[in-house]
Amino acid sequence: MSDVVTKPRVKVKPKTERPRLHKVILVNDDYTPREFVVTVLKGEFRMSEEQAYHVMITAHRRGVCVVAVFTKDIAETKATRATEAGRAKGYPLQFTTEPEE
Ligand code: TYC
Repeated sequence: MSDVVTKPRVKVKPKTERPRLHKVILVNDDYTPREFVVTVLKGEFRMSEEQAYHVMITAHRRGVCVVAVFTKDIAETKATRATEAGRAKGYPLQFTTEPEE
């Protein structure tokens, strides 16, 4: 008889998208001392002296430099903390965030 079991033809496609990452961007200004920028990058973003210097000097020359990418919450927290470290010393140092394409 018709005991044949046919498999459903519909394939369930798991659709788990990775969360979009957000860039933390260092913005140049004319007042914050270079060495202070390096210190903040090392402290907040766990960079070596060499990495931090390279990011600082890139922002200094070009206006901005991407520091790192994180999930939205972490990017925003780190940008706020790093900006706050400058503000605490009276510097206009700015870190911003934006979503990666
Ligand atoms: N332009 C600053 C100076 O000449 C140094 C600096 C670099 C400041 C990068 C901010 O994001 C910055 N003292």
